[in-house]
Amino acid sequence: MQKEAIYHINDIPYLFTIGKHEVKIRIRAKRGDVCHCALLHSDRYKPPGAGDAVKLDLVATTELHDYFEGVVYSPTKRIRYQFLLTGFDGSQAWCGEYGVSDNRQAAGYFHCASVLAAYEGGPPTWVRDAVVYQIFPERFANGNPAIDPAGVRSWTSSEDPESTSFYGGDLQGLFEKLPYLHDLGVNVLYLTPVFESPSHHKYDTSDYYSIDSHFGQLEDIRRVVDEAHALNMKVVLDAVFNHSGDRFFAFQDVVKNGADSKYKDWFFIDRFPVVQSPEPSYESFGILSPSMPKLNTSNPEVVQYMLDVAKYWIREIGIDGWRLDVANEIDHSFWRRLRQEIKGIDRELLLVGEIMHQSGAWLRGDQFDGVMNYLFRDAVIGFFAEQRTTARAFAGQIESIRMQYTDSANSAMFNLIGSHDTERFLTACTKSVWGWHEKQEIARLKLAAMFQLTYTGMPMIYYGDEVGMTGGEDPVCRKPMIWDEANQNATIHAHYKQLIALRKEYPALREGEFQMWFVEEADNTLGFIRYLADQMIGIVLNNSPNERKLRLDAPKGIGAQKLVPLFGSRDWEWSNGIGSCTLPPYGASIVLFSL
Ligand code: ARE
Repeated sequence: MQKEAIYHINDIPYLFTIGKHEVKIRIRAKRGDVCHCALLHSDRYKPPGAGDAVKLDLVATTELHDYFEGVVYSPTKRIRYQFLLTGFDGSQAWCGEYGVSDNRQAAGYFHCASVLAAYEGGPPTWVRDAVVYQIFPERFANGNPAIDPAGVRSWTSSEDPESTSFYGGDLQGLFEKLPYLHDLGVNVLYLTPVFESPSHHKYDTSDYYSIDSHFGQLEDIRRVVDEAHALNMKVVLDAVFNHSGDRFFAFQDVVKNGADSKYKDWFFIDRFPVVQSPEPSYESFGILSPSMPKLNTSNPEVVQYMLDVAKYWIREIGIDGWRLDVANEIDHSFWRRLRQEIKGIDRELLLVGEIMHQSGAWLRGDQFDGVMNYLFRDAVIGFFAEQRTTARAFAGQIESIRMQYTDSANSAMFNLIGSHDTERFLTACTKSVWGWHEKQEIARLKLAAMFQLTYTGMPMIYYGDEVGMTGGEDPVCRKPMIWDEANQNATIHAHYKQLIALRKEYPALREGEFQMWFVEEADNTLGFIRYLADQMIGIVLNNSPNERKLRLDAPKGIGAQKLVPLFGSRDWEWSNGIGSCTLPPYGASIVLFSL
């Protein structure tokens, strides 16, 4: 057994509470090294050696590691514990706070002193049922041409959008399309910013308290939220607290009054007077965005102002949560305050951070419920769209992402395959190692969507992906939504609709545990299961351009006698826990096991 690979700390994500008395404990070992893993635990005031043993299950395998997990019930809410690992080579090792050792005393014990304290941070209960749809309001639907900005382009123009283009999308348009979204089956709408701002994307806020006049007025957003609620849909808005727009009153005051402005400490001004060119004399978002002066979120006045904004829209129109822009460039204390205030209003309000990278530091239950899961997207793009990762590597990436976080955080991720900041999935397919074949790309999008819609967390659909829209990176990924049915891809739409319905019908797909079933490197096929105590669903997929015949054993520990195909390929033979099925190129199948 390779002792160097064994790792555990008494902290997230290796230890976290999942109930008032339950703690989930995780340990990592070298892949394929450990055949049995036991956790010995007791109340930490009992003498060492007393207590119970729990067998930990192998729950995830990454490229290099295996992860074992188990749940400890602690009536006293304080635990002393130690691991005993047995290797396939027959060796044994103890693991505790002094390290990994052949000797039990030398390994020591881990302590978990307070189970309840960490439990307060759970996400809203509704995340497990959520299917999110991202709307970029300027490009979704134009319902009121009277409020269009000057010089809008034709909605159906064949030109690619530029960063200065406008098309006239607005809230009335969105309101009129709510039946379309309801029919598709999505139940959470995430809108990129809607507040007053001069740009098409509105990430440079001029006024945090008003709706952009080209989108509508307070009454329009209220109508959208009310009608969405009537249709059982939640609405999440986008808050930009990292920076304001340069027309924001406080920044304008600094421009006008320089060092005498009472708002000068709301920003990071390098020198006065404030100028934007040749180089801005203040910090701003990114590298070339002088119209986005960075806000000083350590300044108590700024903190109070933005907290008031966040609460205002919840109270005024009843939104269901916030997506928080550039979340990793704002200090943690700001987010902790925000969480306390927002969850103080209602624990069912959702907070999702926009962080494109590892996000564990924000997902400890004290800041965000989840993040926009770009690591998920990276893995999905590499495997399904670009076809440059193998099934084994993909499975490893997906497992590694999940093992970085707690169960709560995993359940509250926006799992996306594209957004307003990335090229669209279908366009990413054109970079595939197989070259360009339109039919294959559509098949790959369908396969990726199937994975996304059967995985843990909240699937998030970027508007238009469901009708086959294409587009390269920002700003081309922001073309106006295709509404002419003749130009929509009906089979993709039907595919999304059917999968969303399936997810709604089978609780195991929404809240079941996830476990890999098999990974066939040579064939580029893989399977996984989603299961609850009384329901188990198997998903098998073929991410290759060739037909594949699979021969399968029932998932580990399951003596499934029968299975019922629910979706995709129905070509199954199954008896006594052994089966076979044929998957067409880029084909898949979802089955229900009778337990
Ligand atoms: C505009 C133009 C772009 C141009 C850019 C150059 O449209 O074509 O490339 O300017 O400065 C908003 C608008 C953008 C606009 C931008 C600046 O939507 O259209 O771009 O403002 O004016 C990082 C951040 C992440 C951020 C992305 C864009 O970490 O938070 O960059 N995402 C949010 C929003 C954006 C929004 C802003 C922030 C600003 O979702 O829509 O942009 O409010 C790697 C890095 C990431 C990096 C990513 C993209 O993955 O690791 O950290 O994300 O690249 O650059």
